[in-house]
Formats: sequence, structure tokens, C-alpha cells
Amino acid sequence: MYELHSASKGLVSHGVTTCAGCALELIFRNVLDVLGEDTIIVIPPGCSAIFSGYGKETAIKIPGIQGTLESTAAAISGIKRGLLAQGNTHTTVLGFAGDGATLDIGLQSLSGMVERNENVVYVCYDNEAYMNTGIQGCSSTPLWASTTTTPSGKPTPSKELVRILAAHNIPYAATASVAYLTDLRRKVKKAKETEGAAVLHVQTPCPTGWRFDPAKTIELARAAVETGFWILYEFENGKFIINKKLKSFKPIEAYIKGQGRFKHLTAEEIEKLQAAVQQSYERFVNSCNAGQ
Ligand SMILES: Cc1ncc(C[n+]2csc(CCOP(=O)(O)OP(=O)(O)O)c2C)c(N)n1
Ligand code: SF4
Ligand SMILES: [Mg+2]
Repeated sequence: MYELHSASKGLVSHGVTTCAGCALELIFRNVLDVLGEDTIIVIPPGCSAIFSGYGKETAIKIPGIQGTLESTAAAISGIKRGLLAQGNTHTTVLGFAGDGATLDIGLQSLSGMVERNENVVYVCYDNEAYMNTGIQGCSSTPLWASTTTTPSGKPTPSKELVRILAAHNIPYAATASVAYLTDLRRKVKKAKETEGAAVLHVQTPCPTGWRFDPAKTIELARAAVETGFWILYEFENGKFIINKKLKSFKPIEAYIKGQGRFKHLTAEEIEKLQAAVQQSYERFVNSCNAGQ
């Protein structure tokens, strides 16, 4: 177990605007706690922007701006270059963006940031849809999950951010989960210490969009890992490292039951989903073993 550092305990205020049970708050607090107050943050539109505040009010006690949905990676690159031009090599520049802002609308900007190997930290909190604007499906929405634009289930699987970035030969990228906070904090520290671009992809259970009991956030995040639905891994020095290898898979029901977005699935579809999740996990492990 760990405690938030007393020195930075106050970087996020106590009253915040997320829905009850939202994993975003936990991620925000832990990321800022590890990075510390010598950090500048850029946030695009989305739930994190509402979290960070509006008008003259803010929940975050570090300098930052709200940018556009497509340009977080470009904005943090520019801020970092500006600081370096002033001789400031110590300030961490952080992009904190949703999945729509990262995997869809901001992917081009992120690709450029990694290709240039900017010395910044980018965290994608992934609640698996455009939540802030009404739960529209996006490329991170999982196979067969229901959203307002895919009411009978999304017909395609989600993109794999870390693997896309590995194809850019990024110095450091990793997935993380709120059910494994020690692991998440270790990865944030590593990202901060990386010379060059570092990106974290954090699954972010969203009680409102996924339609589950807000008391179950951590339980659900853990079930995502134990069923093979969300794989905890890192890409470093050109190699993948799986942080939590599964000896057996928990039945997928442990993850999807209790989530309204999957409740339309028949028993046969649940079986197919189980098979798809396992296949995808095994393909990933095999590709790691083959050093790909
Ligand atoms: C180019 C552009 N298209 C659409 C919007 C409207 N918009 C604002 S927030 C948002 C949702 C962003 O989704 P995501 O990045 O996943 O964050 P979340 O709301 O899920 O936290 C959208 C579509 C916008 N601001 N800019
Ligand atoms: S919609 Fe989801 S991600 Fe957004 S604040 Fe509510 S619970 Fe959190
Ligand atoms: Mg989202």
C-alpha cells in the first residue's frame, strides 16, 4: 500500500466534478502525486476538462491550459520546446487526454510527437467512448459494447495504442489499471524519468457510460485484467514486457455482468466474446515471446 505524498497532497482539490465512482479522479490524483508540482498540464475537451474546471474555477493546483481535442500532443511538444529555449530542463510537461482525443481525433498529433521523440509525458485515460458529449462510440470502444452511436453493439474491436506507439519505436509506453495502483505509479515515475516521449494508456471504468454500480469500479478494473480483457504491459528499449501473466482466464462474465453496455449479449455471443478476448491475449503473448 502507499499514501499520497504529503508534499503534493494538495495538487487536486477535494471537491471535483466527476460522477460518483469515476476512475478518472483516482488516476488524476495519482499521476499528479507522482509527477509533483513542477508540472505543466494540457487537457483537451472531455471529462478531464470538466474535472479540471471551468470559468475561474479549477480543481488542479498546477499551471495548465485546456487545448483542442486534436492537438494535445502538439501543445505539450511546443510548451516543452519553449521551456528548453528558456533553459528550463526540470519542468515535466504532461498531456492528459481521453481515448477519443488520443486514438481518434488526436492520433496524428500524437504520432508526430512520438516520431520527433519529444521529452514529454502523455497519459491517455481510456473510458472507451466519447463520454463527455453523450457516450458516443469511438475506436477505443470494445467489441460489441453498446453506446449511443452503436446501440446494438460496436461491430469492430478497439485499437491498441501501445502497439501503435511501439511501431514508432517510442522509448517508453505502457498500459495501466486503477486496480493496480502501485504498478500505475511505478509507470508514471518511469515515464517522468524517460529521456524522450513516454505514453501511458490507462483503462478508466466509467459508471455512467458503461452503466454499472459506482461502488464496483475497482472490482471491475481488476476483473478486466484477470479475464484477459485489459493486458498490463510495457514497451521499453524495443521490447514488450507483460506485467501480469495469466495462468488461466477468469470467465468473461466476471467482467461484463453488471455492465449495462454488454447486457444485450446472448449466451452464444458471450462465449464468442470470451474466445475473442482469449485469442487476442494469446496472440499478444506469442508475439512477445517471438520478440516482435
Ligand atoms: C474536433 C472536435 N470534435 C468534436 C468535439 C466535441 N467534443 C468535446 S469533448 C468530446 C468527447 C471527447 O472524448 P474523449 O477524448 O474520449 O474524452 P471523454 O469525454 O470520454 O472523457 C467531443 C467529441 C470537439 N471539441 N472538437
Ligand atoms: S461520464 Fe464517466 S468518465 Fe466522465 S466523469 Fe462521469 S464516470 Fe467519469
Ligand atoms: Mg473517452
